[in-house]
Amino acid sequence: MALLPILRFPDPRLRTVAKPVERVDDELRALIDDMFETMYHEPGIGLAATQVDRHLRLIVMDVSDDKSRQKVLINPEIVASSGTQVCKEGCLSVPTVFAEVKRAERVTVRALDRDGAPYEFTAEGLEAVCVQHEMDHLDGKVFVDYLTPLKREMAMKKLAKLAKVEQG
Ligand code: GNR
Ligand code: NI
Repeated sequence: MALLPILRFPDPRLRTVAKPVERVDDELRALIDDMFETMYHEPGIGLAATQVDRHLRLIVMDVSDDKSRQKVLINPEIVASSGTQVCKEGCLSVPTVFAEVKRAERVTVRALDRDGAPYEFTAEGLEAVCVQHEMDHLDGKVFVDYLTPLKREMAMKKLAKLAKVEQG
């Protein structure tokens, strides 16, 4: 197990469109375990492979407080969606920035699990937000893309300042 470094916006590698997973094997499961460890360590409720510079269609998620809702999504597809909700979002690749984003209230997702078996589930509320946020990462999108130019500019400045402070 290992903690993986997370790419920071505006790193151009976050714009990579991830490729479908072709084989669900032990090597992929090792990456999945490292992604869960990294996600819980941060802590976060979801992590897309894109964020750890692995450009595969792979997501780990857990919106619970007690590790009880772990989900592995390999080659996920949204097969149905309904309603709308607005949620204040954050992102491990965009630390300290939080902003409201409008998304579907409910999504039905088809994916493969960590054994490569297909399954389907319907998520709503925060879990639905998380699925949509993570699937955006796989397509090279980041939640700040939905902000107005002024708000995005403010986010960029905040991140530049943070990077400077971290550098010392
Ligand atoms: O940990 C996270 N919290 C969160 C809160 C509201 C909406 C979306 C998220 S996802 C984020 C982790 C992350 O960056 N995943 O890509
Ligand atoms: Ni994110």
